[in-house]
Amino acid sequence: MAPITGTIHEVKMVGDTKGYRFEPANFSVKQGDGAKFVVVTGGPHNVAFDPATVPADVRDQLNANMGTDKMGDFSSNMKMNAGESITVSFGKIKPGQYPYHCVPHLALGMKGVITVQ
Ligand SMILES: [Cu+2]
Repeated sequence: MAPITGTIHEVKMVGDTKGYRFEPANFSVKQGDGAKFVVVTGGPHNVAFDPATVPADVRDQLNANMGTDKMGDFSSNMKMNAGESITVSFGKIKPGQYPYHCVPHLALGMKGVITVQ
């Protein structure tokens, strides 16, 4: 796992009467920043990157950067309770756009795009 050397961006994972979503869903980070995804309501949630959109030369690093919460390729384990979180490092991740989603709620539109600058 490449360490987080910059800012940690907090993202809420929410499910309520308005739907399921990441807040913010679309945001930018600098290489070396991190993102901390925190359950607010509506779990279980997780964080997964679409293998089809992850560049071949980023795959190993992105998998490593999901740390101990990684469960499958580019996919974290599930978080159920408010306050539980998943932190992903963008250390050594090359600039580009990285679409991500919550596996249980993808069909309900719980997805976004992280831009690494
Ligand atoms: Cu979800």
